[in-house]
Amino acid sequence: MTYLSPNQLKQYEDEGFVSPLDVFSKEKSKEIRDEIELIEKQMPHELEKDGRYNAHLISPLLDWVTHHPSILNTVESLIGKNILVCGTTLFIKNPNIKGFVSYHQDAKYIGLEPHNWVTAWVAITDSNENNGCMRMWSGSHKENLKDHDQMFNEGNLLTRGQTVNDVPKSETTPLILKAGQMSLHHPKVVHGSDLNKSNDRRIGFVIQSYIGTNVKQVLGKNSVQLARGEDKYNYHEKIGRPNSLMNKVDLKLKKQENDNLQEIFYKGSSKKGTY
Ligand SMILES: O=C(O)CCC(=O)C(=O)O
Repeated sequence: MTYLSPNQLKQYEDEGFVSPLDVFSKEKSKEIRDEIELIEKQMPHELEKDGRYNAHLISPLLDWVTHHPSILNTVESLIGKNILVCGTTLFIKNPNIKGFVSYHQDAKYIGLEPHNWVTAWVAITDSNENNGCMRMWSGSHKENLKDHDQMFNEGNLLTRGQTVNDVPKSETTPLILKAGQMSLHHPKVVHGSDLNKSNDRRIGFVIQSYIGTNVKQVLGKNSVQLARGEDKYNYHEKIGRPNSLMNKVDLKLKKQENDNLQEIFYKGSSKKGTY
């Protein structure tokens, strides 16, 4: 994929997201799914709960996605040519298990300022209304950060169950993606997703987020990878890319990064979520 077209840039500006964008083939998405499922099989708890973050540090295929030139071209169109990867999340919804994402704004608790950053949601399986695709409240990114209730509710895949309450759900836009496609969304667009009602898993690999080198982490410490360009600001510690699948040194780094991330996500909260 090339850079975003004027129409795609306009969609992002007006609506707070752009979708769908082609990245890789269905065959490649199957290979990636197989690698995720191999990790789950060999290390049963590695990708669960706070382990679902930063799997690109232990999986060469997720690292390949994270640094994919097609994704970076589209990201460059939005945040400029100096790009850092500040983290990734696996959003997996298994069938027959309560799993949803309450409507929220990413910028609320993530501590990345200014908002020169964007999130890429990459479909490893198809993602549609039946299996709980993301839904966007179009145009909501133009408003300020909203109040979020902290629900800590069962089945909510967000750390605090953070929820914006006044969302006109019937007017939200479903982001329907085929495996190998992605969407990009703005830090302030309100979005969420419903239950998976299908009989297969829904797997989203989310680069959360690509940040410009001018973006600081104001709530704690997290390391980054340089994805493109140069970093004249040097606000963050740099980390490397995986040595091999489930490499011991990389597993340790992932754990360390995720411990730091928990500090950021729960800053000021007296309670922790179960997910
Ligand atoms: O995967 C989902 O359903 C929600 C993901 C999400 O909230 C995000 O990528 O910011």
